[in-house]
Amino acid sequence: MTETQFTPRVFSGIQPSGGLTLGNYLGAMKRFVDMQGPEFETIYCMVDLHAITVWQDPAALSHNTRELCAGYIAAGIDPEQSILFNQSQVPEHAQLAWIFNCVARMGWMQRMTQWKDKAGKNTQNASLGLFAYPALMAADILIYHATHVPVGEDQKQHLELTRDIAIKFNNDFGVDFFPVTEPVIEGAATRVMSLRDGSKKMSKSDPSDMSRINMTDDADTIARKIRKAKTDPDALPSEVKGLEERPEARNLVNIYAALSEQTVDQVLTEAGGKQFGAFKPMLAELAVSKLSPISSEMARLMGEEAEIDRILARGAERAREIAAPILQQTYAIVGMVGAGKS
Ligand code: AQP
Repeated sequence: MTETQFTPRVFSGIQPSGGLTLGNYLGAMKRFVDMQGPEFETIYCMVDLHAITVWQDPAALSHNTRELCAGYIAAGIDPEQSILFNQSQVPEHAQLAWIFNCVARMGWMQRMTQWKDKAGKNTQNASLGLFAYPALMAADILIYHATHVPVGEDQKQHLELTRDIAIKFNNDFGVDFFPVTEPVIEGAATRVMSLRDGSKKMSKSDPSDMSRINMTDDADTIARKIRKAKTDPDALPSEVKGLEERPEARNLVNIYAALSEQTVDQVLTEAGGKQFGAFKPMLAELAVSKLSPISSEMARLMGEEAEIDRILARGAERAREIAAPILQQTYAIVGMVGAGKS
């Protein structure tokens, strides 16, 4: 464990690998907004270098990066208060990732479930970048000496690896330089599931559009997707225990709880005993009322591309002010001649 006192600093990112989903919003973005405030410095990123670990059409990548920036702002991230930028424009991320590629072990990477899921059976054909993804993620976090990282449940293993990399670097070089970061995985919606299959995560790259709610979906589409969401024939229980073994029911209740900022218990007190025929319209109405203002603001901001690019450029400048000295200190610790002068 580290003895050094680090500035309380939050870092997190989202890949511009498709449109934003309700999973990204509830599991990540909404919580990024909640962490903005006097307690922390907040740094939020569009991780475009991560996105290209699987093929991205160049025009779509640019569009998705700007749309994600619009999403952050529409959801409530203030680009003056928080630092908002795209990863490729702060080269220190990739530079520190190289050092971490030399600290992390092959065996650590091979154990990552995301690697196994995304590479599938054909690992020989997966990109080297996909294999090294967690080392870049560790660099994203540690290049700012971030102390807190809000993420969804699926990123827990990568955050444990970030801690392992920080500890190994500190031990290898006999320093107390990188913080051992705290994952922040809290709330009812840290794992929003597919609307078609309660055992699968809601994901922007799922081939079925009906499996997810996109942040750009209009009110009718949101209502239709919720109406068609897979459920079971039973009424909702009055207690959380009654959701065990009912993944689809649990998912819809979790979504309702996160959107309405209630606990699951509170939702079941109100909705226990209702059939899905009655609960789904309640959920649809709530989802539309919370998401529509965000999607219209995103659409408005997407009409101001130059302003988005200005915000991203300014964010990258501010991010580099923190990242550049940390990279130089890292190089100096490692023994690179010329380091430590920036
Ligand atoms: N379904 C989800 N429930 C809760 N949190 C989620 N997150 C993603 N999906 C869910 C959280 O969103 C943040 C950014 O994720 P990402 O876009 O960088 O990567 P991902 O986790 O791989 O998301 P996707 O949608 O599944 O993307 P693709 O399909 O491109 O792989 C993270 O904090 C994540 O936990």
